[in-house]
Amino acid sequence: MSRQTTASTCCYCGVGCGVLIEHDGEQILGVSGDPTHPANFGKLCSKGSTLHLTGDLAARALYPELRLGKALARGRTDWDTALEHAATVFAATISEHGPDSVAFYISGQLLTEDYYAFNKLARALVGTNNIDSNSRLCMSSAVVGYKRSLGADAPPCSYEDLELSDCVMIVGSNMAYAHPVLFRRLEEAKSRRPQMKVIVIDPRRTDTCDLADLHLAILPGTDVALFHGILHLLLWEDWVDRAFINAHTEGLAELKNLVRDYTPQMVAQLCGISVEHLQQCAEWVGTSKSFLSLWCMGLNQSTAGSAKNSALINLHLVTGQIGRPGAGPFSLTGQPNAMGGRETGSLSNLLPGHREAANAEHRAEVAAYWGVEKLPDTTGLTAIELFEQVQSGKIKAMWIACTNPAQSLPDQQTVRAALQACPFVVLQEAFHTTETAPFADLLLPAASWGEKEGTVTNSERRISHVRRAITAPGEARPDWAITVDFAQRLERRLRPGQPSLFAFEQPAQVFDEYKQLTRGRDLDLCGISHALLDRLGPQQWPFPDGALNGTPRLYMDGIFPTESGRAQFVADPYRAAKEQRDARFPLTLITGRLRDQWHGMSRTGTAAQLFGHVSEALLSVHPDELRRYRLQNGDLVNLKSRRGSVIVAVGSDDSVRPGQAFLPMHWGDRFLKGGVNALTQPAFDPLSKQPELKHSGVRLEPVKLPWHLFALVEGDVQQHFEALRPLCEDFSYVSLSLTGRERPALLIRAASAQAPDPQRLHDIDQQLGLNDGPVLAYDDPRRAICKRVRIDQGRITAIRLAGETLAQHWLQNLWLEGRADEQLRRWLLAPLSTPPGSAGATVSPRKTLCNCKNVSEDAVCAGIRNGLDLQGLKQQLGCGTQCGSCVPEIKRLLAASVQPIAFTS
Ligand SMILES: Nc1nc2c(c(=O)[nH]1)N[C@H]1C(S)=C(S)[C@@H](COP(=O)(O)OP(=O)(O)OC[C@H]3O[C@@H](n4cnc5c(=O)[nH]c(N)nc54)[C@H](O)[C@@H]3O)O[C@H]1N2
Ligand SMILES: Nc1nc2c(c(=O)[nH]1)N[C@H]1C(S)=C(S)[C@@H](COP(=O)(O)OP(=O)(O)OC[C@H]3O[C@@H](n4cnc5c(=O)[nH]c(N)nc54)[C@H](O)[C@@H]3O)O[C@H]1N2
Ligand code: SF4
Ligand SMILES: [Mo]
Repeated sequence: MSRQTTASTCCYCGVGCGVLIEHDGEQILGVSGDPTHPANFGKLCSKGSTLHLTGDLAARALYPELRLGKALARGRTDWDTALEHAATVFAATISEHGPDSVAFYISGQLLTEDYYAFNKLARALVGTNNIDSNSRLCMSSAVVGYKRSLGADAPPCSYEDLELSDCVMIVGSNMAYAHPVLFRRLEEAKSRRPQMKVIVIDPRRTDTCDLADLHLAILPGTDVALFHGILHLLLWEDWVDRAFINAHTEGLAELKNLVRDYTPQMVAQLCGISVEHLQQCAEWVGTSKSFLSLWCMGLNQSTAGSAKNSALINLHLVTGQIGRPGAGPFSLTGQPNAMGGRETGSLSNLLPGHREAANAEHRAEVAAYWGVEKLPDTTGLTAIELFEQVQSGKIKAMWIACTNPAQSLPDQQTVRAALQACPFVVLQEAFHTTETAPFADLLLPAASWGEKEGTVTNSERRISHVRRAITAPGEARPDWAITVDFAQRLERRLRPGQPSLFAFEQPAQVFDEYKQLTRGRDLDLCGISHALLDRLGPQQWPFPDGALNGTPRLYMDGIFPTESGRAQFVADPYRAAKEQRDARFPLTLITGRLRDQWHGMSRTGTAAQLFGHVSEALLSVHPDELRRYRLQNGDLVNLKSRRGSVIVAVGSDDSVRPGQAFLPMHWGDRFLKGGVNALTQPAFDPLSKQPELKHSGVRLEPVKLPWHLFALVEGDVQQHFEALRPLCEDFSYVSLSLTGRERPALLIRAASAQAPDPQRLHDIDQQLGLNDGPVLAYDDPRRAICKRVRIDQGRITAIRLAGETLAQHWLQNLWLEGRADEQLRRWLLAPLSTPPGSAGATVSPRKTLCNCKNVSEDAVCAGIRNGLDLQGLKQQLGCGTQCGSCVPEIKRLLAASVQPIAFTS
């Protein structure tokens, strides 16, 4: 087929950018931003613009696989056998143990049609509310916040409010990494109107702070105290909108009583900031013509997540900064269709159309529409509770779709024990490589980005038509189709002879059935259809029947969807995070995102280019902490929490305050033995049940692991990964990553207390191609020097050092430069472990700042030393001229070259 273009959306974050997929009907060949899509107007970030480079077929799940006993291996099967088996097991489990003995755990990355099918399956057919999604780890505090304060789960703003605002508060969000295209928009707005104030509230000095007029590096978990402290000052200075308060709100009196105690001194001390900065912040919030707040996981992932959300919304209500251009509390959604999940009722406590599972009237409405007698009135389990119940044996069959719980849930020991114990685990996945895959008794291959059709809703309530470009590989099928096929087989067993609840043949039919459940509700989107979206482009709800266009802004009339029609002030006191620093666990572990990786890395982790910015797992700690522990950059430590431990390398990083440590959330057990969530805690917010993933007490313990391994190998990196990762299982420290660009390679660093069995090293070498062929080797096991390099046609293609690995970075750079010169040969055949000359062990691998133009940090620094400014760097090196994701970091390097960076707190 000839080259063609299909307009679709990016499958990563909640910005929901439009992409143009270039393809030939079978393969995706390229991707560019859709200039007509109102979320991005043609822009893409470093992740979106590399979508076509990800998703290596070798990593994809291509065929159904079934295991017929826990001790047995999974074998390939066909769809019919797979789904008949699943339907038989589910039907038997339901009839023997009741509908609440099965559960569904789904994802904010599903399309709305997928979601709807799952919901109907769980609630109408099975009769259980045990259907929850990974949005429980992500958005559920925002859901509660909006509902408690404003009456409905609806972000009231639009992206254009970022351009129109006079004061933007970014709190608990690293937009520069996590919502980059929106951040670009804010950067441009601020450069056009420099008087616009930007406040960033984050314990770390992130790249987002690059845009900040004020950065409050508050102590983790103290946001509620900060917001109450700001409110205290707003009231004191009379920076409030009395008319709005009187006409449109209730509950201020109680809140006033509460915040009276949150004096500037007390709050500044509690939050670890200065009184002056607190006052400055309150002044800008209180006196700016328009005030917009943007927030994300720094607020939601907390045992006080609901309180944090409402305390922030209080600031908008007291100043009347809502329902106007450039104003409002704007929650940034994480996943591309977290919103669609909330709309279709895909949390255990919800029902489609922003309804409540606990509300009898709502249940009756939905049951009547679905034509079933009733919906279950039992309380459904939320993610953390769900896995606890799986472990205790109450849940006997579990269906997981489009999420990787063995990587992303906290307290991994419990999660893995649960998956192990569960009699029947179905996993509907696009990639067979995930941490959860080994636990699946039935693996169902799902179509993924570019291969499926449906709709998604982005952060600004805008619904886009996601279009299919190519056919899915192997036997993979779209999620809605898998769910519907299974449901039809299950209903034949549970409701024989009755008309099907799942007579869907196209996703558009699923959408049309679903949308009727929004009729007359706050999100009414009955006017939207797949066809309308094709005609008019993406639209913002509410969009009722007959509407001509969507709704950019909510609550412009000051009427809120609460019982009284008034917005509610919420008076929750500040409560400290669960695990406070103490003598045993003196550090607070913060987890969060990197610029170029997505979650558990099943997709981004297949593209070597995306490791250019951050190449491997590293625990960031302040230089003072390193000194305190007498550690050097790159040293291994045993990072321990109350639940588990992980051995990881440390890096000095003054963007993290002393007393804290930061570990990216991406490194699961595949890439870093143990994985980040071995450490995190299951404690959750009492209302939203969202776990405190950003705040765990940890300590650093020194480790003695004198035996080291370093390996690098080119070729089929996925195949090498799958073969080599299990061979490393016995080592205490294991870190895998990809490197390179044109010639991708797998990189392994490992360490152990003693050398492994020689056979193990032999097996590793075998996979690396180092046991025969053009291999240079030097072995002196007595002195722990054991080095091997393969040189094919004058190029290094594989390296393995064991025992001592002092030359690893030097070798890695030689490989990168394609050098296999005389110096290397001499070094290789000499009884030396350290690399020759001054290029010693301290040489570190190259960091790529600009992914699009492949510009390294070294090149940027050299340019800065030669006097180039941002414009000059862009012109001479090309960096930052394409997606712009690296610009904040370049600016930071520029700023650091003129003044030392210090905390602004
Ligand atoms: N590159 C990339 N982008 C993504 C994703 C990805 O995996 N990779 N995932 C998407 C998803 S699903 C989500 S949910 C979003 C997440 O987007 P963000 O929430 O912006 O990202 P995080 O890095 O998880 O956390 C944001 C910040 O919260 C700060 N923080 C920690 N504790 C506190 C606290 O107590 N108070 C405050 N005020 N801040 C705190 C952290 O230091 C961190 O910088 O990103 C989306 N976009
Ligand atoms: N420590 C720590 N942990 C965290 C967080 C944190 O900040 N810190 N953040 C939390 C948050 S906000 C989130 S959202 C979660 C995310 O956690 P997960 O949901 O586990 O993240 P993903 O790796 O995106 O998982 C999605 C899975 O779906 C698969 N997939 C991709 N496309 C398709 C498809 O079309 N169909 C199907 N069926 N499968 C597909 C992917 O291969 C991938 O394995 O992580 C949470 N965990
Ligand atoms: S900002 Fe980047 S990751 Fe998010 S939707 Fe747009 S291109 Fe995709
Ligand atoms: Mo998320």
